[in-house]
Amino acid sequence: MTTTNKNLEQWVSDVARLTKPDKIHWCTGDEAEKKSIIDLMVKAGTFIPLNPETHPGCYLHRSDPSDVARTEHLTFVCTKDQETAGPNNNWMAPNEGHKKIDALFDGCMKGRTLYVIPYCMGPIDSPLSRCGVEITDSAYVVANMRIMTRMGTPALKRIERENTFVKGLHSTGDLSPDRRFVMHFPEELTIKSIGSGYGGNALLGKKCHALRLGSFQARNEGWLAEHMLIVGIENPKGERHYVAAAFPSACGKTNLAMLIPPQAYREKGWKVFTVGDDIAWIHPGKDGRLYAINPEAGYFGVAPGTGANTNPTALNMLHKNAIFTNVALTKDKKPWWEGLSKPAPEGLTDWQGRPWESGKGPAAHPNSRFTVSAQQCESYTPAAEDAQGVPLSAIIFGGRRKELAPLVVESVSWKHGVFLGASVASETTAAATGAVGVVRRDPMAMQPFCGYNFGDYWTHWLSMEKTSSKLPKIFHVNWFRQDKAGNYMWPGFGDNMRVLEWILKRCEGKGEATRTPIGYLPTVDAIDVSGLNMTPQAMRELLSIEVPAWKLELDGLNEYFAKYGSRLPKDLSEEKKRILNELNS
Ligand code: OXD
Ligand code: MN
Repeated sequence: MTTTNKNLEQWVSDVARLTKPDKIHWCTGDEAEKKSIIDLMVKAGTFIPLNPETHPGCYLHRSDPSDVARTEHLTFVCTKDQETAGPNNNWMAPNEGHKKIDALFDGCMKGRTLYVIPYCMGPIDSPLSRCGVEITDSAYVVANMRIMTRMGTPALKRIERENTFVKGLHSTGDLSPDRRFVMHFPEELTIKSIGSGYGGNALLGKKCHALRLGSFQARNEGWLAEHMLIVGIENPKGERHYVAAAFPSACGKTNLAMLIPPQAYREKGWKVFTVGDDIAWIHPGKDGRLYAINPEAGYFGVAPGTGANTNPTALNMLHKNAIFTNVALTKDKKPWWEGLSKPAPEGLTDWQGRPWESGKGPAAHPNSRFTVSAQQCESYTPAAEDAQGVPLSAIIFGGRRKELAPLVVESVSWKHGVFLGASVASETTAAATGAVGVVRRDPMAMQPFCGYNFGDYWTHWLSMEKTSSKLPKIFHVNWFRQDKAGNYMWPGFGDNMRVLEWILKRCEGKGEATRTPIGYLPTVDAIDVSGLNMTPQAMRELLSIEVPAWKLELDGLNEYFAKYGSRLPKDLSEEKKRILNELNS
């Protein structure tokens, strides 16, 4: 017997009967197991060892070219009642979903090993953490889950103590997009995913458990599961504030989480600490504040664009024990991607293993990734292991918008802050299959990840005011404004510290601001731009509101909100009316 938990033992044997693997392996998470999984993958050619001098313990994995991003159109939430899943999700009735996907699981592990991965999302001894078990036939998934979660024997012990866990069944199947589904059964704490080995579809602890099932559980239990980074910022007086920030996929969350302040700030004593780069579980604390944990133990970050100027911290953690997926390879077996160096080195092999030449498209896939333990990040803080989480001073929402949205705006109330989150729109990126660069609504950056009806989700967000008396202030930022010639107007990256400084001042009741219909905007000189090439005119533009364009935005929002019918909280339509009235006067 491999576990004392009858429920788990029964489920594993039921799955084995259905999927018919050759072997079953219960993951312990120990070093010997790590080595044997890596050896197996190297032998099979699915892991290419990188240069042992410059990148010891690093491997390149090339996925099937049709399997390089999340597939939202094949992702379903299967609740008894369609209204529970809401217009924001693809829906299937649970019995139909099980039937459809179980037919694909039938015999799919013949000739393969079935791995049982017990894992814990969050610090292993935190009451805020939750456990799950992923069954998979992919050694690549095992190697990634080992980095991304607290995986193995300690998680199994906790599951045996608590007798509750999320069941996640995964198989790469035949990798055919025609036989690919990612299905969630939140009422059964169950996930079933087949036909993809891509991170967001296959590492079930991440999007499927920590966000889709997590958000559903969080609502029932009075907390929030969010697509947010968590970063600590220490001022020269040694006071630390924690901020959680939600941005759509591939919009710079990892960069903001690891931001290096501009030199002048560093010299004054400003410091940044990374707690998490993608997901936050946020709970009301007894003192009326909100506390956040990062349920993950590693980063599954976007490689392209990660360079010495944009995110040196990330670059520094990628020289050992990292998995690279779909990046390019240099002649001397180093990983390479666009944005790492210019010009591209001679003799590159592209992400599909073909010789690459300039003009042939990107060498690395635009959604190529690195997987690395959070412990390897030099700005990682032990506070990330705090069982109670870190207290939040501010919550930031943001999107990628060429126009309209100002650099930063502060909400006038919690209600307005929830409205700001609900109204996030952003240009699509390569993190999901489909067109890139199209503006779509992405409330709280959760459009692909909220496991239930957005109307109920916003109501839940609004209700936090009843349980917490010292809620964080809510802001909206836009690092991506462009001028008429298509140039970015704000330098971004480390210079975002300048906006964070204003945000923290506002949290302390300081910082100059003007009340406008859309919220508090910094006065033109409230943000420190010394040393930057920013004219007061450019700052004025970044902090201005164009009334006709905002009215159009509210029209669009009206149409979007209407999809939620009676589930749309009254508070949000009232906020919209208030803003329109103020714009009109
Ligand atoms: C991710 C995503 O991988 O949001 O974090 O797609
Ligand atoms: Mn993400």
